[in-house]
Amino acid sequence: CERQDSRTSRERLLVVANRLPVSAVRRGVDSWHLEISVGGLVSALLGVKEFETRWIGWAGVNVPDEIGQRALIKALAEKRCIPVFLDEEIVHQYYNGYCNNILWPLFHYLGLPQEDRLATTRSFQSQFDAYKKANQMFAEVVKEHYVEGDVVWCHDYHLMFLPKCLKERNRKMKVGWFLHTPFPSSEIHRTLPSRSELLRSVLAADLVGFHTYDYARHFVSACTRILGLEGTPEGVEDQGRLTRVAAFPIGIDSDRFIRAFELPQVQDHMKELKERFAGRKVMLGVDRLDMIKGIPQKILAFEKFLEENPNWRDKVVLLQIAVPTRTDVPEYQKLTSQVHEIVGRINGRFGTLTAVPIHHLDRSLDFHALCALYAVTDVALVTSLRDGMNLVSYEFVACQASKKGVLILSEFAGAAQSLGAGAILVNPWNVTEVASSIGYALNMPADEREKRHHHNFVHVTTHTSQEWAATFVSELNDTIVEAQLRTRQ
Ligand code: ADQ
Repeated sequence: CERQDSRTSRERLLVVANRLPVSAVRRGVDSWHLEISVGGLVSALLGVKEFETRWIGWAGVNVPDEIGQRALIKALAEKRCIPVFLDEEIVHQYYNGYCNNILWPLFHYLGLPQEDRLATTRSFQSQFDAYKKANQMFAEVVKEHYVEGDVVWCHDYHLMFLPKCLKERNRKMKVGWFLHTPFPSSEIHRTLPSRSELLRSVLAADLVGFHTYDYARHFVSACTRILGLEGTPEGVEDQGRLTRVAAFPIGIDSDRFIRAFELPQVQDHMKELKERFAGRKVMLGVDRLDMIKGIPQKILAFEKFLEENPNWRDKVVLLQIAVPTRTDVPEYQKLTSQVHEIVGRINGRFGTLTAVPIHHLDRSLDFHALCALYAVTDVALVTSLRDGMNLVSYEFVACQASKKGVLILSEFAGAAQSLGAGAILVNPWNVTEVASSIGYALNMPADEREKRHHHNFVHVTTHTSQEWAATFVSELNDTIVEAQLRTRQ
């Protein structure tokens, strides 16, 4: 039982996120198989070793029976994970509905759903109610496992209502909240019908963090303009209580990627890839298949490049690895068909009997294959239309110690603020600009590539996920001490 754990010298950190870092697949009445999930948050937090970490979240599966629930709790405990059980209806309304249909597109500047206004307004309220209910369910599980002194770190747009729920249960709980997506301009946020309630709930946290200074500034403006509160250099003040707001740019566990090249599996993969694509430059895209990642725009830019540069047609290949997500959502199904259609058309247009210009894979790759792929790449294309940070760009840089390949990076990814000096920054909506950047990157002289790579490599290896988490937690502890001093004065 968690409560009887003897406290180690490491600080206990309860990481609360919508999804656990593993997905559970049922194998029998009381048997479960656990698989590690792909995603930015998981990649970042798996590298965090300084804390005695417990994860609290949904296991991605409906478990209506008690036997199944008990068996899953036991299986997950070995991975230091604690499940929150959500039924199908809640998942539909909270996760598919409010989180993925409303907050995700809105925070990425894609606006609120456009279908029948009345239907949207009606379902909006029931989805928001389910969102609040789900957040309460998370809060109950946190309360059950919380030990005094624990740091509770809530993650992402799924859990904006959680800080308030936690503080209502225990005012002394140390609560931090971090957003992995962009926080949009207050002009966008104010279109959200539940705009004030969500802001107030987040403000119940002691520390609120974002990837970039711009997102933090947008959040503070939303609080001042929508709630009429006072923004200060430290955060947002409401009746003498300060919620600290700051930027904490995430990183990766760069050592894990660098060390991977000592492994024979990675070397074998690299050898295979080099043989397979000998004589051609390799361009790479690795994304979750999501509208924010700008995959169709990227492929169209590559088409334009081939169109304008016939001499490159048999000398370059684009490998696009797109792991499907939210596969039950019609818009995502449409995106998959759209990408397949464009890839098919371009391969038909520029392919030969022996080679095609685009290899598109609809699946996830294991870590070793991914490292090898990053390492043999000459040019990586990250063309997100909006992206909180984008860890793929960091992972690519970490794996390029020998090749010193070029990163083409969207100016709308948070990573543009940290890797901008080494990357070629592009507007992903401007297909002509991206196409000419591809030409520039493929022809870049070695000394310029080296200089650009060095800049980014230093950043990626010094701004790691470990440092990110340690900074956030230490700032949270300091914030609480300062607040105690203020109330004593
Ligand atoms: P994501 O939108 O998931 O994360 P990203 O930061 O690029 O985006 O991270 C994706 C992770 O999944 C990377 O670690 C990558 O290696 C892995 N991945 C993607 N496709 C894969 C594939 N086909 N096979 C194997 N692995 C794959 C959210 C936000 C981001 C933010 C992160 C972290 O949307 O903006 O950077 O959280 O805060």
